[in-house]
Amino acid sequence: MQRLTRTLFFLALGCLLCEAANPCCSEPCQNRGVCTALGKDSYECDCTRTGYHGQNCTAPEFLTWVKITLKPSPNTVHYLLTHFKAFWNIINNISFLRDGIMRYVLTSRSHFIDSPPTYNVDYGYKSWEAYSNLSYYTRTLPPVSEDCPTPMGVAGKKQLPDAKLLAEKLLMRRQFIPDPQQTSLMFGFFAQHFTHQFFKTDTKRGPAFTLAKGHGVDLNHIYGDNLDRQNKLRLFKDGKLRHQVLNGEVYPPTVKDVGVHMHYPPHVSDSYRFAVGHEAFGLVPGLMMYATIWLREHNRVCDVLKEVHPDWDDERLFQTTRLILTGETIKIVIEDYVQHLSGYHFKLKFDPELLFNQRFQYQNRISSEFNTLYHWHPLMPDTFHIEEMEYNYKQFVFNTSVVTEHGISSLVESFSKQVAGRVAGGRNVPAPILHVAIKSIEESRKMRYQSLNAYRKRFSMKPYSSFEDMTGDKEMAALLEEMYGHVDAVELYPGLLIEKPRQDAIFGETMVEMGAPFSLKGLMGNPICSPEYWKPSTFGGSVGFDIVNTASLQRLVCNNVRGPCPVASFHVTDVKEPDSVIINSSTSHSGGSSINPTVILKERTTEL
Ligand code: ACD
Repeated sequence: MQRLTRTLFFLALGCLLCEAANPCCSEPCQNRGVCTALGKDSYECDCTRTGYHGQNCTAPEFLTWVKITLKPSPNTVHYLLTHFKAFWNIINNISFLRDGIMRYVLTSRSHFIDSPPTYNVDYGYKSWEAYSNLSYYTRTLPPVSEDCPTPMGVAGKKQLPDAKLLAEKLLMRRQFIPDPQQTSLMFGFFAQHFTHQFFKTDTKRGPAFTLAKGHGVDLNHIYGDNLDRQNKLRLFKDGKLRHQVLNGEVYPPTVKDVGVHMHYPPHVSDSYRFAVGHEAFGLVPGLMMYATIWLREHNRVCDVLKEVHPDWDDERLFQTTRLILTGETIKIVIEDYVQHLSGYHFKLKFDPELLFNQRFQYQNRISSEFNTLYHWHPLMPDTFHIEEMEYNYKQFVFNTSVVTEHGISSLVESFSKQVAGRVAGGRNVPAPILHVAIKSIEESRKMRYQSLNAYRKRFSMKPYSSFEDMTGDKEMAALLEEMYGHVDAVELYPGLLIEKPRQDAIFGETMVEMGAPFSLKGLMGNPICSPEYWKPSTFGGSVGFDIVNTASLQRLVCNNVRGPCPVASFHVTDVKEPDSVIINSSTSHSGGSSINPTVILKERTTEL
């Protein structure tokens, strides 16, 4: 009823504000109905397969009514999943129940994503161009039409608040707010490293365009985003990547050695200009640390495969290893990374077979909105603690010497011990990187994003009814009101960062309810998860398939550092003295067979 009143209110407001406006500006079609304007004063809602009917797709069909009546709210589901640990421990050990719940998580989340994709910044209606042109990020909601009375359609003021002022008043950190989920910096850098393979904005063409044409987990950040770059990074022997050995350990080669372009400022000397798949990974040592780990992993897996397939040529070893690393990445992202973020006691599972009898498309297109929502800069601390040292931003940025001077083991250990910042709740973006948040707001405006509330409706959440409802904080609510005039005019990105966090959580409701569908669809839509690919032979047989199926962050690190293995974790814990175990005696820290193959690992036994 409340929703209907709101809709009618906005319809009326739309008519008042602009006699000759596009009638779709007021978003009259609900529940994912598609609005088509019929001249200036009429419109049609296409409610096909929405489960609703009526002029504005507001009348539920019987089955939809049953579903919405019985369905618990996202916050209730989240509460259930993050409490009652003993109950979830039982469920986690009953495989058909765990599988059933995981299948439901995957399908229910994926159904929010249009697949094949639909819109982009230039096409707010379906078109072959929008479908087929991979240079665009896709769009989950079409852009606000140019002829609408306000930037958000009909709600709010004619002018949006100054982006810089908005960021300074509501996004900029006053004092570091630690994440109550105790996310570690190891997580923060993983996020940055991993997502740069599919968020690769083509700055020459603008924020709506991407250079990452694979639109997903294709590991171009390890292998380069074109064949020329890939070839320069390859050793063309035993499938391996080029590398150098420093202090007895494997590191990426230098730009001078391999001749690939990297972004480094002039002051960085030749010997510290490491060359890896992504041209921007010299930016912070956390990125170069992960680039080094994955380079070592690639060469290690090549050794394993060669042992089983001594007859395979360089090409086959390279290609198969790349597929294995793709599988490892997805496994780690679901079972370590998303698991940590979720805070669930339910144990998430990477098992493509769960979807084999479901309606699911093995394809993905990265949404612009996904890119925007993933600007998790509040994760970054004020300073970076490595061993006994403390680096500020100026000392840390483009300082690749940190990687070789401390070594991978110490970096992993230090980053796993340092707590990251809370993302939601406002005022936690570090001042040195506030400009990134400002740019994100400006670019969202250029791309004519719809409001936070419009996205909440698109992802089946109730729109926020007031600024206080959104923020849970009177002072920030008052500031927002002054800037936007109406809660339905609050923009997506500032809204996500200012939104009230869930109890003891890193994010608010919208970040999770939007982020999870994009993520799970992108991960499981990967070709390696399809029935024809997901079998041992794709990965060089059972040895390769096992590497994928047993991958974890801890194992990845342990298999690729020399000497005692440090704790590698996405959350900071009071580290108990871990047990010493040998997890892999057949494979050494890669790149050179001269290194002692027996890797003694100190590891938390629960993760093995
Ligand atoms: C669920 C699982 C829990 C979801 C919890 C948080 C999700 C929030 C944001 C996105 C998180 C991670 C992104 C990870 C991977 C991106 C992969 C993209 C591949 C193209 O309840 O559903």
